[in-house]
Amino acid sequence: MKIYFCGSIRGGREDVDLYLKIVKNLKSHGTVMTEHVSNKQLTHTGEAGSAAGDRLIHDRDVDWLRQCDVVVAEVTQPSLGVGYELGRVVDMKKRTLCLFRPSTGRVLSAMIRGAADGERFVVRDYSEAEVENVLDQFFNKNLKNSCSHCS
Ligand code: 6IA
Repeated sequence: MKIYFCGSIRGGREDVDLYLKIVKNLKSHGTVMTEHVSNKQLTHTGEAGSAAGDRLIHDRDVDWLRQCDVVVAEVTQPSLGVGYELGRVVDMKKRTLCLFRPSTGRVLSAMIRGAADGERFVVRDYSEAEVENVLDQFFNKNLKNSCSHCS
């Protein structure tokens, strides 16, 4: 099972510890293609890069999105890149779980919450304490249906 994890990079790294926790859990369910998103050394300014570098990142990430079996996104910290990735995966009809923490006082974009269909594109409100349970539940329910190699 190839898992694409989305989390904010240039949108701000406030939730990186939580991304680390999520990626650790995801690794028990499959191969995480985007472990760098949870890398604490990676700051929102630390990799400003050139347009050519950005193009490589974009093209490689879109390619990985095409290859993955399932997408998990932490969407509490607003990120243009994560929003873009989610728009692309809706079109690719990938099974997707978006995780949002209402306790932060933020309100999730209507373009994400409004895309939820409860089946292929799921938006789940949660608290940090329940993150492992939420992920285990999602994968135990969806594992067989999502993995192109397991069905
Ligand atoms: O707009 P943002 O930067 O917050 O977008 C974050 C999302 O875009 C993540 O879910 C990533 O999948 C993708 N993304 C953005 N920047 C990068 C990146 N930078 N590498 C890979 N994916 C990225 C370079 C990091 C590398 C030097 C370790």
